[in-house]
Amino acid sequence: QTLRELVCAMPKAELHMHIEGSLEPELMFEMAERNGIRLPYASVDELRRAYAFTDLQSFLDIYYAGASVLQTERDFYDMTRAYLERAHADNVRHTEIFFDPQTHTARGIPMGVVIDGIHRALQDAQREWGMTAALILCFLRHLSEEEAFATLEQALPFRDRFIGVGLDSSERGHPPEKFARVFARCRELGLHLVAHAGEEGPPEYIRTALDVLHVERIDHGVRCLEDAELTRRVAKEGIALTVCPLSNVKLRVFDQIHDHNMLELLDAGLAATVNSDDPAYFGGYVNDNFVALFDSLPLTREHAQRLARNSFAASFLDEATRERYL
Ligand code: ES4
Ligand code: ZN
Repeated sequence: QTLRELVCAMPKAELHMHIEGSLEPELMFEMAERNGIRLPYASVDELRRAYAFTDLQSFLDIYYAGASVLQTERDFYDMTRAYLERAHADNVRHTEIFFDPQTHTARGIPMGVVIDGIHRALQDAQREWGMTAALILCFLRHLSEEEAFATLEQALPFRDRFIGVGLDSSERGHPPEKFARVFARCRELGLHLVAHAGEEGPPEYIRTALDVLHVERIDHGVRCLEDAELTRRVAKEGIALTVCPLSNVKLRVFDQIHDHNMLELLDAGLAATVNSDDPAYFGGYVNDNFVALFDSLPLTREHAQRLARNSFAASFLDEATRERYL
């Protein structure tokens, strides 16, 4: 068995993917057609050619525009079903999925339509394949704290359908502290807490996500290594980093996959994991991310096993189930 075969075949958990970022151009055009929405691109090919990003914001502009085709419960179901089929084929046994309700409620789509459509697909995957899946509601950090509170209120009738909250969208200029009070409220509600930090933003945002928001994992976190003291602390506390290698290259966090710091993260004792982020936009699903890394960096079988183990250890599965995967 080659190393490539091993990383593809090993059971894994995915902990960092945005469901809206799994919408492939073909399905996007199909939904645009059936919902009578005009996309500002003439064809699937033209849309794919627009996926030449220079930074996080240049991606987000296209990602939010693409999400406009999502209108009905069926649309959210079909998008989620397509992702789960890809994840199942990649031997993902458990996935924790981000969704961005504000992208939809701002367009007049009811919260219940979004959550019910996604949730029904998760139930089907559990029933058909025994795959487990959970939802994490993300607040858009470029919007206000007040809007985050309003979103939380709208989601509370569906409290049993999501396990936690996260923080995503434009990082620079929107530090974690901006959402201190809304995360404090979510903590009181018993929700799990995560946040994107240290992707484009400075290591300081990782520190404040931990100290002010009290998050349990850091999404991305690759800039952690710029601060030696922070690196020692994150390693010592066993805080996982949900790293997304192809995303990092597409958004120019690293120039090429050969420059990715995954080996350094692991060698520093950090609980890094491999994830796809926005697979329809960044060139692949979780196994594509593993293959790109293992083809480009001097990573070993031991690293592969550690990455798979980290993915389950850092998951929000109940303790008994988690232990069975370790
Ligand atoms: C995202 Cl890569 C990334 N970073 C921040 N927010 C996001 N939303 C979707 N993908
Ligand atoms: Zn992300």
